[in-house]
Amino acid sequence: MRFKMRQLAVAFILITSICVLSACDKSNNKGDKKIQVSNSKLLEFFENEIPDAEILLAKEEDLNGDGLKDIVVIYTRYNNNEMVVAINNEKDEFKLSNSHKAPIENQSIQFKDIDDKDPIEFIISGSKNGAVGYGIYRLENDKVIDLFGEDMNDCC
Ligand SMILES: [Ca+2]
Ligand SMILES: [Ca+2]
Repeated sequence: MRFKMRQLAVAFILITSICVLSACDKSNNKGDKKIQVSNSKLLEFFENEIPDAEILLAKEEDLNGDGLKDIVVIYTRYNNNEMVVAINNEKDEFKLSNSHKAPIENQSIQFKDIDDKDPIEFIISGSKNGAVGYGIYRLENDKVIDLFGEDMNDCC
């Protein structure tokens, strides 16, 4: 009886740790996923507007403060990397912003309200041949405004 209990306890610990490990794996995969978007219609709109684009990274956030998630997309097309915002309007209309150059490797998109004022800003960073650069942008009147950047020319 005692022996059985111990076996059960061991089995329980094993199962629990396997569950914890696999949950860990899942969250890691999610973090690495290149398309982190819930509005698939808006993403489809982007794909229809720029059909030759291969998406490198896409992340969503409300970038113009209307409560609807917009999508920052970094993509490659004709050997150039570019970044654009797919905008979801109040009337559920979709629109693309102007595009900017984007880093060649190790792209990342972060959202941060840098001036404590709506809307939230976003930071694009990445590298080319080990040269790292980043830029801070804000969406204003459906346009992506370049607020600040460092060494973006080295990494784009
Ligand atoms: Ca929005
Ligand atoms: Ca802001």
